Amino acid sequence: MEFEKLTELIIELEVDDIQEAVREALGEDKDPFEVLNALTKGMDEVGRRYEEKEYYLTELVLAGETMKEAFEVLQPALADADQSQEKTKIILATVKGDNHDIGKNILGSLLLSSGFEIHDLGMDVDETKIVEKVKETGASIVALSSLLTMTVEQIKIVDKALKNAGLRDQVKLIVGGAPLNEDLAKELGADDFAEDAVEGVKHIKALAEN
Ligand code: B12
Repeated sequence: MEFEKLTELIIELEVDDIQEAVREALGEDKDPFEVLNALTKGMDEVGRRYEEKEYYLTELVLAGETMKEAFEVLQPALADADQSQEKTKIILATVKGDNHDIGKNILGSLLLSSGFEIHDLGMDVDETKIVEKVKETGASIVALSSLLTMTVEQIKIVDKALKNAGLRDQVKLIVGGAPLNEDLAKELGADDFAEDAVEGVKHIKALAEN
């Protein structure tokens, strides 16, 4: 299974064939991170086609589904992590009003494979759920995704809710998503921002050490 073929299967929205293809690649001992890379490349091209109006919403939804199918097979291979040490707990969510979860899921998979304990609350998650989960798990990091300009303000709401619950000092808040940048993230009350999932893991490792 060539990497180019995996990229192509995402672009061509081959939701029924993707799992078999990922399985085949892993069976050939391909590095799961390279497989992820090939799939992400496909998503980038889907995004480009959407922006060029070659693809419409239907194709976008299908591309998301195809990526999810691929992840089901890929995740265990990525999650081959060191079980021996105490794991840093991370709460992961896409903010309220936002139904984009592909980037968040990629970050989650990479974090899992780096040995973190992930509590993924899904998408369209409000501040109450996040506060409750911090209380329940004692997590030390909250990682939020916002892909919509309209929903970045939710970060501020989560920051405030954590403060009101007296939990803000015990957690680091890191955010990501295309409409954000370092300055805006800080303005909204976050401690950190990362451009992509790979950078995100590096930043989160650093946050976990402090
Ligand atoms: C796929 C997609 C969808 C799918 C989502 C499927 C899913 N399950 O996620 C569907 C079809 C549902 C969708 C819907 C909509 N979408 Co849309 N969508 C996209 C698209 C094409 C790709 C997003 C994606 O998955 N990229 C691939 C992933 C891997 O990249 P990523 O999400 O950016 O994540 C990376 C980084 O940002 C970072 N990251 C992300 N989160 C986090 C979190 C942390 C903590 C860290 C450290 C890093 C990090 O790491 C990730 C990996 O490297 C983008 C365009 C684009 N090219 O980005 C538009 C886009 C995001 N959508 C857009 C819009 C407008 C919408 C709709 C409002 C459309 C509509 N009219 O209905 C709805 C909104 C629905 C809702 N309430 O959320 C706009 C947003 C504009 C804006 N700035 O507000 C975009 C930019 C398209 C455009 N150019 O107009 N969409």
